Amino acid sequence: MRISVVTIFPTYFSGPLDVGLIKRAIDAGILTVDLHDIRDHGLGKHRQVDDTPYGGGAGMVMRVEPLFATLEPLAGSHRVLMSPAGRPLDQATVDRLATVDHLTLVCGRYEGIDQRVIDACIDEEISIGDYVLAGGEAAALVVIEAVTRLLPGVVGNPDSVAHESFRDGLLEEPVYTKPAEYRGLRVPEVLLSGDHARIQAWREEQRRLRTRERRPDLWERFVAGSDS
Ligand code: JF5
Repeated sequence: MRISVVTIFPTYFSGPLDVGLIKRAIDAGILTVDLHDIRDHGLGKHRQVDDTPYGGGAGMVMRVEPLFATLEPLAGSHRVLMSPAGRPLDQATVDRLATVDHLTLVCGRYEGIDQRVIDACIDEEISIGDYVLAGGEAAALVVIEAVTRLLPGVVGNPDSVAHESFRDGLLEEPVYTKPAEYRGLRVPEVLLSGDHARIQAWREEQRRLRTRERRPDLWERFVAGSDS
C-alpha cells in the first residue's frame, strides 16, 4: 500500500514513521509513505499557502493554487481530507481505507481550506473526533497507524487483529498479568480459578458493565442489535 501525505510540515512525520509497527511495515516493503510539502507550490518569494477569507472573518484560509498543484499528481489515489467537519473515523472506515491501493491524506491548517479544493480534489472528509487540532497532521498519523496494523503481514497473528476491540460493539474487559498480588492489589480471584466457563462469563459481564457505564452510545446499539 502507498500512503501519500500532503502537509506544510513534512518533518512532523519523521519520528512517528521511524518507530514500531509503521517502521516495520515500511522496512518490510508492505507500506510506502511519501510526503508532499504544500509549500513547494507556495506563491511568491515567501511561498505563501494561505490568505484572508472572502467575506471577512478571523484567521486564514489555505489557498487553492498550492493545494491543486500538490494534489494534481495524486489524482487516481483515494484522497481524504483530515478535518473536524468530516465523518467520524471508526473501525469500519479504517477497514475500508486499508483495502485501498493508494491513499492520500491531506492535512489542513489555519481556519480551513478553500472549498473549491474540497469540491474538486477530495473524495471524503474524515474527523478523528470532536475537538480542534492546530492541523490535520496528528489526525493523519492516527489513520496511518490504524490502517497499517491491518495490512497483510504487518501483525504476526491476523486473528489478534480481527478478534479484538469492537468485535461485537462492546468495549474490552480489564486484563491482568503476574504477579497475582502487588502491594496488596489483587488480581480478581476468578481469573486464577482455572474455571474457563466462569472466566468467560466474568469477561462478558465486565464488557457489558464497562460499555453501559462508559459508552452509552455503543450500549444502545448493542441492546438494539441483540433483539432484532
Ligand atoms: C484542521 C481546518 C483541518 O482539527 C482537525 C481534526 C479534528 N478531528 N479530526 C481532524 O484537523 C485539523 C484544522 C482546521 C482543517
